[in-house]
Amino acid sequence: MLEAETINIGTAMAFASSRKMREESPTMAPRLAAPARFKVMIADDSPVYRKIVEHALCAMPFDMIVASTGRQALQLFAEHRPDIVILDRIMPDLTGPEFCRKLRSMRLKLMPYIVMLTGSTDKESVVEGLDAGADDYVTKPFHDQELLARVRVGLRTKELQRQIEVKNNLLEQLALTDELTGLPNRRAVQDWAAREFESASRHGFPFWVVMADLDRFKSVNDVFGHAAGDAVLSKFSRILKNNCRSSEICGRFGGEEFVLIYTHSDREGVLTAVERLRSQLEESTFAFSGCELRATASFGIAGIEGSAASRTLEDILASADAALYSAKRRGRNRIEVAKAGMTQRPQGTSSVTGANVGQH
Ligand code: GH3
Ligand code: MG
Ligand code: MG
Repeated sequence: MLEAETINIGTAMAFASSRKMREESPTMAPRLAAPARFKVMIADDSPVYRKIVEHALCAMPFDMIVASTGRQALQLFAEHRPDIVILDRIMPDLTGPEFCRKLRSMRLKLMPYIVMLTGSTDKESVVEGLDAGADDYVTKPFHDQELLARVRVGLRTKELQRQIEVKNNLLEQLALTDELTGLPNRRAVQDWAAREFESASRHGFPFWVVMADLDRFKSVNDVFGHAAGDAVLSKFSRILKNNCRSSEICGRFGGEEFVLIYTHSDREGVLTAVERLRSQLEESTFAFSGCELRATASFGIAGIEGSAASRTLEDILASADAALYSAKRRGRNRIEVAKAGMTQRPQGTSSVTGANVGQH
């Protein structure tokens, strides 16, 4: 254990995260909470059958939506997104199978469970309805209990779909989120950066990449242990999150490296923002084993303002990386902006270690 009370540790990597990601991912909460009640839509041009179906289902705790034409059913569907649709096969303006085909063409993430009501038992109309997208059919006149039983089958199917979707959303979030810090991970930042870069190139707005790397971070682990290192990573991540606006993203690229993407900011604006990050980390103190620990990070910035005709995203990332390593070579705990054509790390910088312990 070192006796010094304050140790300046080396580099932190800083990648940036957007407010969007902050809002969506920190707690990893599934986005889709199960709704309290299922919604059922009845679409039938016959007032008598609408009443019969409503009556059959009235004992169930559904939110009921009633349409008297196929077109109205489409409109109400778009408005309310019912889980189950009980659909008459023959309606004057839009038949049941046509309604199903229109829903299918919308390429919905989640289709409703559709029970088609048919007056005819002939095989062809049943086949047409099922092929068009209905999940089940009931022949008129029907018994209340039979309709209810088929609706319950639909509810079980919808419930399973819903659970799968919740799990899928959770998996998607996990796949894009860094576990330790809750920040977007490398993949998430790269996806975001690619989209923003394309848009910036097309519309001519500024686009900046900031790469950050904690200084002498290995020595934090070596001296205070891995848990202390993790605490420093988490603190730096919080600094990044707290300073990240909705038009920006910050993420963890891996290890003690982070990346921030700024759009719609000029060079001075980015420099000011990054200086805020640098100084907030520098001013933070950590207490471990009775010692006070301080950490710093180095930053490399590269970007485009205006036309980006000759630059690629890879090119800008490489420039930011080269600027970061220039910052390391020039003493760490500093910000470097890439010079034109700077896309290679300066020679002999990757193996520099230890020189900055105890120094800012
Ligand atoms: P430099 O100033 O040149 O960047 O020096 P450095 O010590 O920060 O860089 P180096 O690449 O030598 O060491 C990075 C260290 O980061 C080594 C690794 O153990 C540590 N590290 C990477 N990921 C984690 C993590 O999730 N938790 C902890 N505690 N340490 C990590
Ligand atoms: Mg480092
Ligand atoms: Mg590193």
